[in-house]
Amino acid sequence: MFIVKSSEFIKSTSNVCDFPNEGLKEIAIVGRSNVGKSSIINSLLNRKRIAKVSSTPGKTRTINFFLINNSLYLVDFPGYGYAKVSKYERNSWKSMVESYFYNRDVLKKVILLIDSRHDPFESDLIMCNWIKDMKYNLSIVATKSDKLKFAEIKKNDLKFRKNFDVSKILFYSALKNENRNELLNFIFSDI
Ligand SMILES: Nc1nc2c(ncn2[C@@H]2O[C@H](COP(=O)(O)OP(=O)(O)OP(=O)(O)O)[C@@H](O)[C@H]2O)c(=O)[nH]1
Ligand SMILES: [Mg+2]
Repeated sequence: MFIVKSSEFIKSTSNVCDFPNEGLKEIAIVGRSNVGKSSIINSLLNRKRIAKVSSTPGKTRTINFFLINNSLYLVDFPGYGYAKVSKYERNSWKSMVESYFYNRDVLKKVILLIDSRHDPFESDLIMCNWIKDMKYNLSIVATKSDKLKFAEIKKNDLKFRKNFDVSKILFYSALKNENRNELLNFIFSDI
């Protein structure tokens, strides 16, 4: 079982020259604006506010590196798919994200977060395929599962596995923190 012994915010940057270069393994967390990326990091690390959370989409604007157990980085990304951003901001998001994902040898897994309540967005499917095309290891977590009834979870689980063509989707609520150990294993095993 994976145990989080220590966690530390290291840096926030949008510049490829500033990305950590000590060769430690990385796990990236990506997904639409407001899907709950920063919240799930707080839940995983059992810290209330290590990553900044907001009900306004577009809170995270840079790439944020969190060091876990002094041995690997969790990487929090700004979200995509928020309608109210300018073309300039959209392009700068794209070049920042591409600069990270290009040939990132230390990147061992990408966690794509999707909203457990909604049909997949086109942007989620594009992101999913992009990650697969780059041959990165992909895991999908469906967020905010506290908003769904058990029967709805079962129904969406089937649908999502088909849509994203993956064998497992983990449903999680950062609000409730239940099955956190399962989430930890899902994210940190086999890296
Ligand atoms: N009910 C519920 N709300 C959640 C959960 N996770 C996150 N939220 C809420 O969703 C909103 C967005 O959460 P964030 O963690 O900031 O989302 P994000 O994906 O980091 O957003 P950006 O940084 O803007 O891309 C906040 O109001 C959170 O409180 C959850 O598991 N359940
Ligand atoms: Mg965020």
